[in-house]
Amino acid sequence: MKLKHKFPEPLATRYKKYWPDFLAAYQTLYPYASEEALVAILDILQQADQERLQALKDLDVQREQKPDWFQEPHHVGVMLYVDLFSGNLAGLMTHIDYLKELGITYLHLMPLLQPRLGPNDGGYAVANYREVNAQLGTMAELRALAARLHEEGIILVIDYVMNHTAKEHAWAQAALAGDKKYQDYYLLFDDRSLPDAYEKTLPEVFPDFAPGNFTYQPEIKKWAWTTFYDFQWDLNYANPNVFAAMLQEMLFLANAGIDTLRLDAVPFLWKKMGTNSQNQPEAVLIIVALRALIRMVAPGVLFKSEAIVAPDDIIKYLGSDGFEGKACEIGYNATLMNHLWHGLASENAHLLRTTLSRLPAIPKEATWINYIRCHDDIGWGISDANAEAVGQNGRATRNFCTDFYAGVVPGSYSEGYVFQRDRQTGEARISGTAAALTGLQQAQVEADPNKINLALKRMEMMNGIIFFMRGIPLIFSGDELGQLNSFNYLLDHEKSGDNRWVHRPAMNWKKADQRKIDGAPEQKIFDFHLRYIEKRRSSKALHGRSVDRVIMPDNDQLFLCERQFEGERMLLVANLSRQVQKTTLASLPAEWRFQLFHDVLTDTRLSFNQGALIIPPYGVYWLQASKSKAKNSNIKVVLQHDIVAEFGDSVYFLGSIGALGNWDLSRAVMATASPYPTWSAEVELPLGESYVYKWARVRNGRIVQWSDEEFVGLAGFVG
Ligand code: OTU
Repeated sequence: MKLKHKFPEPLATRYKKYWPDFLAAYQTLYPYASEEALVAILDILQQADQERLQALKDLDVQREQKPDWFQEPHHVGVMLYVDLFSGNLAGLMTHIDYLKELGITYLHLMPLLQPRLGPNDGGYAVANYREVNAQLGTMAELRALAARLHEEGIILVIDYVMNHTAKEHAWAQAALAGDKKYQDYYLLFDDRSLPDAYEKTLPEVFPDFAPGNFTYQPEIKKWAWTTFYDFQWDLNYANPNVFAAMLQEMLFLANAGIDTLRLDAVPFLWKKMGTNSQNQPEAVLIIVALRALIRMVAPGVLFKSEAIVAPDDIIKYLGSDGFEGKACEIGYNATLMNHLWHGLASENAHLLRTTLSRLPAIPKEATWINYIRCHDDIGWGISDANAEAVGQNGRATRNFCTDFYAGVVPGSYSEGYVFQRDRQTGEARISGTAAALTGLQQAQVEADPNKINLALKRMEMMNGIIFFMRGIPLIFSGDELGQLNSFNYLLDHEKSGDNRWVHRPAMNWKKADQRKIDGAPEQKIFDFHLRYIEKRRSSKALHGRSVDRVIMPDNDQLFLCERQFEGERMLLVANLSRQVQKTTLASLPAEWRFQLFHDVLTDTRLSFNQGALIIPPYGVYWLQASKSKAKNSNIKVVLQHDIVAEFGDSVYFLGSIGALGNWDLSRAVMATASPYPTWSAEVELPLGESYVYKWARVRNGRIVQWSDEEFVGLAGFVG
């Protein structure tokens, strides 16, 4: 088609660059689309370009010149509900300092566009894309917030609910009034024949509170396709008018200053008889077509895909099979998230690392959102094939996760809740805050300091992984303080049926103040977040375009990953178990077989002179080749064991390093029984030095008994 529009620069150049990508996708989706439809799209672009503020256009150009701008390692995100965090948008303005204190550069505000009245699925039932929910503020305030955040270098992200509108949206209302044009905006059926045929292969997303995928509309005697709640009507993207209309709403939000649109429920955009109507190739084409168009007017705006599906399907929305660089820039790394929880529950990293090592790499233009949990339930996206690859049954593994986090498995520390058990498969998902799922909730109720300590370590370890891995780490607001499950939602009849609200607590600003009290759990949790954020900022290897590889050590409890960018390398070592673990240096790739490392997180030199890496319970290192600048001082370590001895015996600790006598009894450390039978001794060791030792029971100067076990330690690290 010839360009009849006289576009100004830089729109004209971008048109040449991106229109072919758009056209190829669009014509596959809509082979019969008319020339007028294309002209109408050009008109939409032209108008949006005229309306775009100069300040946003300047930002576009800056970002175009630095295409990896959102992949720099300093980016860290938080997601929050405006009402729960600060009441409204005006309140949020007064809390930007808190976000800055934490180092946040990416702010995802949960749905805030005008929802339907009554239950609205946390705002995911939008009645008007051009108005802000009046309880939260106005569109003018949202624009002002965007401008302010730009000054602070914070990316503003909001949800773009593109699979469905609320039944109260003007389009749906027109459809209900009998307007044929708008009836075509949705998927409406005169009788049950087609719905029944589709249902044969459709799963249910919300089997408990919205069974089935269709809802009868008595006003028009039709069945509407409603994948989620019955008040959320799925849009009919097979209709090019829907594509054009949703393009306009998108551009409106881009022009309000939104930097990133979180595309909600993208897997569901295209329906096909005989399939589960998820992840159809056309769903990806819709994204590719919109991506090309938005880039012409607002190239600084990113797309973030919300596809919480099987690992191989997630990747499609980030650009694969020829669409590299042409789909979403950001996507939820649900695979890492849910496999990490499996790893924590089983205290075993085998499935996690096997699955991750089998995932195809995402294109260099894209990056992940790494998170340990979000506002939704945790679904066990563990494939049967990956489970089988580690000798496990898929369903049994997924059910184990549900049972563990629901607290049903004996010994579980978790206080989560079962969400939406599937009636056919019996499988279910889990709700709960990070603190509840890692055991802090239970430990605090029991006021058990050891359990509290373990729960904090679990949280620190989980975060140590997601802050390391390729992508933008995303904190669910409140988790940086260890907020617990909240049961307030049970008092609200619009929320009480949906237990995802248990993990969406209101921000507790009193609890936030505890972050300043030394030794308080809030302070410890906040502090490790700060440390991770600070260390990321100065770690070039953690740039989003790094080359990564999962490493397979000779120990299943450990998760190791190497990242490499422009000559800088870093190695993550995480122990998913509550026991000390070791792995031989010989089992690591040649680049990592040194004895001396520098741990970036503690800025300490670690010395693994025993030929094995030693990792304390739930420990995490971010290792580099040793640099001399690292601190090294001596540290006092108490060795302690319960040993039954006879009267007159003495006990010695003998070990591999000088301070432990180099296995020579005459230079070993003598222990005292205080009180018997607990024998202990304090030794001074170089911080970060690894050692192995045994105890020996000595009578008349002769060893009469050795400990069966050889104990390992790392001075200053074993907790
Ligand atoms: C999304 O989630 C939102 O994140 C939810 O909060 C909404 O309720 C829902 O859409 C409807 O708007 O199934 O259990 O693969 O996982 O779209 C949550 C995508 C969901 C789905 C996801 C959906």
